[in-house]
Amino acid sequence: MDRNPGGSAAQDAERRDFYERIDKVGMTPLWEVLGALVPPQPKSPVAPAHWRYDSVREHVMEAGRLISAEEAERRVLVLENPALRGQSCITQSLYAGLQLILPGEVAPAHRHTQSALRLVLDGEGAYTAVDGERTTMRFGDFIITPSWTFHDHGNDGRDPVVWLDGLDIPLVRFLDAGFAEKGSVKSQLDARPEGDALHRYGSNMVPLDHAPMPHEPSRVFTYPFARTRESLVGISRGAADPHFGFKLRFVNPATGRSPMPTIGTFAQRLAKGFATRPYRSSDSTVYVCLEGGGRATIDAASGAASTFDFAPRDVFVVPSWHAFALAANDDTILFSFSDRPVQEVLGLWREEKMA
Ligand code: 1HN
Repeated sequence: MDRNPGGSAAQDAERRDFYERIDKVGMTPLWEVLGALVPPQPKSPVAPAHWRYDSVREHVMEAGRLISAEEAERRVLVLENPALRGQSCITQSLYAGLQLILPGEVAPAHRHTQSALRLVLDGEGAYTAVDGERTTMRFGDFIITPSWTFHDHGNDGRDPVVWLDGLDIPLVRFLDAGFAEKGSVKSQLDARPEGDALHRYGSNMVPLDHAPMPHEPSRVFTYPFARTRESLVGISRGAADPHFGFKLRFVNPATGRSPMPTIGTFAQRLAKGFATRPYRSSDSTVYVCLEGGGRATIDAASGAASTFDFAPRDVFVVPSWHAFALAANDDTILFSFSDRPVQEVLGLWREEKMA
């Protein structure tokens, strides 16, 4: 930007010379960058993006012929935002990938400070174990592996199993707060029977001595799709919200906060023919279609709209502060996740519901 519209060429040259001299001592003038540093509203570098499962499935399966889960440690094809290639991220703060595990394979136990979610998309018979408890992975199930919990995956069934991984990798990288270590065994021994956490923490009750810290992750680590779906269908007998249809957020049942402190997770039902009013929020959001299908219209600030016709298992991204609307061609269920809980505790999160 020309900061010196009425200035002389001599003054311009003097300033450029000054900038070069201070550059050598590690300084730069704020006034040349101030507008970009503190924009009037978010100007996300994230691009609206859409991955059709039908188009990418063959590549995920091909990865299964090229490398074993054990050799890869995690056999994942990363969904890279087209505007952020090479950075392993789907939004500025979040990572997403499609993970494949073939029958008989094991993805060995490890833990890291990054928090992870899984959303099961294809095939049956795999499991995830989190801190010594297994959970069988079924279509649409949402499973968490909170920060620093050991986790391993395996497939005792007959189908290749694919799920979406969502992690807060870019956020943790930004904070330089990443730690990781491998487990001492490939597969954790079963410390508790399957379902134990859901019975103890996920049935409107908690153990007598359970007094979690406010931002502690949920001890419920699996949110079965059957339950989520039943709730969404149940509330659909009432009136739809004009901006959200029927939408709920997942919680740590013991605190009411998000299941993990860095990633907010949501499930939404739109009845066939329903169209939401436009809406925007400051959390770039990743959507996954679980049932039905429809159209997402995402208006870039420039007014150049992206339209994505999504089907089950498709993934799409709505960048921060891009107004968007959803229209359902069929009874539709969407899962979504974002860094909203981080923005909320920092007092940064904003939304706008449009007419
Ligand atoms: C990870 O631990 C998993 O446990 C998946 O399945 C993807 C991407 C980056 C870093 C850790 C998993 C990951 C990951």
